[in-house]
This record gives sequence, C-alpha cells and structure tokens, in this order.
Amino acid sequence: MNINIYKEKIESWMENYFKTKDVGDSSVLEPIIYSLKVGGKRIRPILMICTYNMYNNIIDEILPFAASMEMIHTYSLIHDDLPCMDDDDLRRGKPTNHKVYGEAMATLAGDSLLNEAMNVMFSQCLSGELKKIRAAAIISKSSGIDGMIKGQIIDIRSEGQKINEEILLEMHKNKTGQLISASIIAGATMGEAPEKDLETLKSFGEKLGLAFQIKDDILDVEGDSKLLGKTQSDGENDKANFITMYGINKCKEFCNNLTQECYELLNSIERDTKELEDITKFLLEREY
Ligand code: GRG
Repeated sequence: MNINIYKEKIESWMENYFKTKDVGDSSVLEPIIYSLKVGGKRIRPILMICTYNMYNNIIDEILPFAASMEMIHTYSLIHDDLPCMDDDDLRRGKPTNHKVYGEAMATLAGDSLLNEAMNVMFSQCLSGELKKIRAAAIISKSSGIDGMIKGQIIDIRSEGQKINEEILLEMHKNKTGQLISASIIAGATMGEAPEKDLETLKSFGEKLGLAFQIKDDILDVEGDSKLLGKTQSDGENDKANFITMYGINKCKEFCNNLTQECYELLNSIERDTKELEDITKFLLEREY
C-alpha cells in the first residue's frame, strides 16, 4: 500500500472520531480540529503502520493506535508553541492554536488531545488482547515524565545555559526520540514481531529519532521557512542544539551516517522493510 494512503487513512480516522463524538456543543471541538487539520507529515503514525505491516496487514487494527500517537504529537506541538514554552506564532504554515483561540483554549485543546488518545487506546484494550495493552503502555510511557515531557523539561531548563553533549543527547532522545521510537516499537508489538526483531527495531528507532532531530536542526538553519511552515526560532530563544554544538557540516555527516546505520539495521531483518527504508530516505532528504 502507498504511504500517502496511510496518511489519508490516519487523517480520516481522526476526523471521523471527533465528528462522531457527542460533546453537546460541538464548537468546543473547534480548537482541537483546527490543529489536527492544519497538516503535518504524520511521520509517527506512518512509521507505526509500516512497522506493523511487516508482520500483519489488518490496517483497521493498528489505526486507532497510530491516530492516538498523532493526537499526542499534536498536543505536544500546541503546548510547545504556547507563550510559556517556545512562544511561536506559526506552526504547519498556519497561526498557532493560541494565536487563533487564545492561551486557555489552546491549553485545553492540547489536554483534550492527550486525554482522547488515552481514551481511544483504553477502549481498544477492553478487548483484553495483550498486544494492545502492551502497545498502549509503550505509547503512553513514551509521552510521559520519563519520555517526551522529561525531554521538554531539560530543554526549558537549559535555555540560555551552556549545556554539554551528554545533556543535549539526553534532551533529544526524550523530547523527539521517544515518540518516534515508540511508534516503531508499538507497531512491531501490535504485529507480534519476534523478540530479536524488536531489539533491532528499537535500535533503528533510536537512530532514526536522532537523525530526525539533527535534520530538524539543520533545517532550522538552512531550511525555507515557507516550506517549513514555522518560524525558525532556536537561535532567537538562545537554545543549544546540534548545530551550535558541532557545526553544520558535522551535523550533515552525522545525519548521513545515522541513516546508513538505519538501512543496515533494516537489512538485517528477514522481512519486507521497503516502506521503512522509503521513510528513512524521506526523512534524510526532507525540506520540511
Ligand atoms: C509540550 C510536553 C511538551 C512537549 C513538546 C515535541 C516537542 C515537545 C516540542 C516540539 C519542538 C520541536 C520543533 C522539536 C523538534 C522535533 C519535532 C518534534 C518537530 C516537529 O515534528 P514534525 O516535523 O512535525 O513531525 P509535523 O508538523 O510534520 O507533525
């Protein structure tokens, strides 16, 4: 199946979920739907579906988990853009959620997306299938205090500080890497991948997450803000990143090397890894 078709399926799953949700006054859903609909590459859910597909092909089984991951990611972007965090005006080419709906509504839109993601996964778990409970636990943990939130705390605490290589890596391993890695591991868990593949995919996820973040920092310097759909703000916010730590040429080299290592890990799995290879290539070459 074509990767663009996965993207459409994820988007229509989320749209349908909120369209059919009975909340009385449907206008309360507007800020949530705004951020879900303004676009996004949908990398995390696509990674989850492609990994699952290596072992199983019942797309309807993985979609609620993939959509939950995208909902968690979108919540994190809404909150990250708030004045009390990164204070950004533009995201995915459109005004940030709080610029349109105000800070209180944007905060609540983020909270709702996180809670709804958990509701979706809990209702899947009611079937009692262990693989679903495991996948939900992996996704939930990755977004928590020993995952993405931990990374965000390190990020905020290190603003204006001179941080070392170890802290920079710890920050990104958690802030960006955890959701990417969890998407891959949850997909493999839902597909009931053998233990040895899970180990390989774990290393693949960690390397891909790191390459993704370094590429993000490269784009922050060299990218076109129109294509990126956001203001390139790390320099303004006085934040340490891979470019300030190593310089742009070294970062490009890291990115290429990590991508190569990702291909090698995928090649060592005795399954059809073509879709994951295509995404790995896309992430290295992306301009947004
Ligand atoms: C607020 C708890 C909390 C966490 C925020 C994800 C995050 C943590 C902050 C985002 C800041 C940022 C720009 C990080 C760099 C990597 C990253 C997550 C980029 C955005 O992800 P993409 O490129 O975005 O997948 P799209 O818009 O395509 O979904």
